[in-house]
Amino acid sequence: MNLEELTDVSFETERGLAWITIQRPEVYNAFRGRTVDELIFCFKRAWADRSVGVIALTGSGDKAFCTGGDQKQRQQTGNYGPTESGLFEMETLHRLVREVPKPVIAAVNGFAIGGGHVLQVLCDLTLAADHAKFGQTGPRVGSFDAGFGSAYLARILGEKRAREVWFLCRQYDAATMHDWGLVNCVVPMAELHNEVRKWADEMLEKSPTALKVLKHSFNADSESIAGIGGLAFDSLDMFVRTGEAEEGLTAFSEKRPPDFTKFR
Ligand code: S0N
Repeated sequence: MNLEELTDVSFETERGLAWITIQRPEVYNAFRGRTVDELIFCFKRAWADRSVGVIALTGSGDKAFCTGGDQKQRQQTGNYGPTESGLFEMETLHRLVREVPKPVIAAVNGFAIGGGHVLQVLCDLTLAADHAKFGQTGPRVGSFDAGFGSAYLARILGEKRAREVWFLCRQYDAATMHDWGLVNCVVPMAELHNEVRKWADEMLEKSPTALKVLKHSFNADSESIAGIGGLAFDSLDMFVRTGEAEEGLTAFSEKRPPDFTKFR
């Protein structure tokens, strides 16, 4: 893969800040397998580029940051489509966002839902536009993230709120998530880009080695979740092939509420 081959993601660098942008506005920046491959490529590229000190992850347009797995693709082919390795490398992407030794800012420009919400949870900092919406949908559409997406979320929000987010699948506005400690700063959409630039510039003045070691030190305390995450991805792989998960997916594509009564 090289930069010219990117179709789902764009990569730009400007004065020490790398912008990684999901470019799938027609599906509210949902990811398919190829998107995940390209995100991995871009994060590695930002890691290797010595001119880059801070990375920003965002979605194109003003509707969505990322709405998780592409449910239309999943409905059509039963998976997230072709990838370079043949694997759907979401777990690799999660590891990379944590391991890249540079601060990662989520610039949440709209809906951050499902697997897209998990991505912003994993970023070191989250700056949000004031119209952004946050939430998980897995128990409604037939998926879950029982690794960092739930256990690490609970470290940030506290157990009761994290359970509420996953068990009820509600959407929360940026002001609420700022109050709850998941979002560092909320600004009008028109100011989001400049606000990210400001936060990046402040970090770019600091010692990169100190930031790198601090990031890994912060990570160390929650690193055991990676092992649980591995088990969770294994069980998700089995769960998505069940009739129960199928009901969630079909209900989404038919734009109706799911009926899980027979799976209780
Ligand atoms: C974001 C929502 C709330 C926006 O609602 P709103 O404003 O009413 O707009 P819509 O009309 O619904 O959406 C506009 C158009 O965008 C399409 N769209 C939106 N989200 C997706 C999506 N995720 N996939 C495909 N298309 C999407 C809409 O269909 C619509 O297009 P048209 O007009 O053509 O119909 C609302 O859209 C919403 O709730 N979206 C779905 C969010 C969701 O449930 N995401 C999936 C959550 N699950 C995951 O992310 C699982 C990830 C993953 O699971 C995984 C990870 C590792 C290993 C395996 C898996 C696995 O699943 O197998």
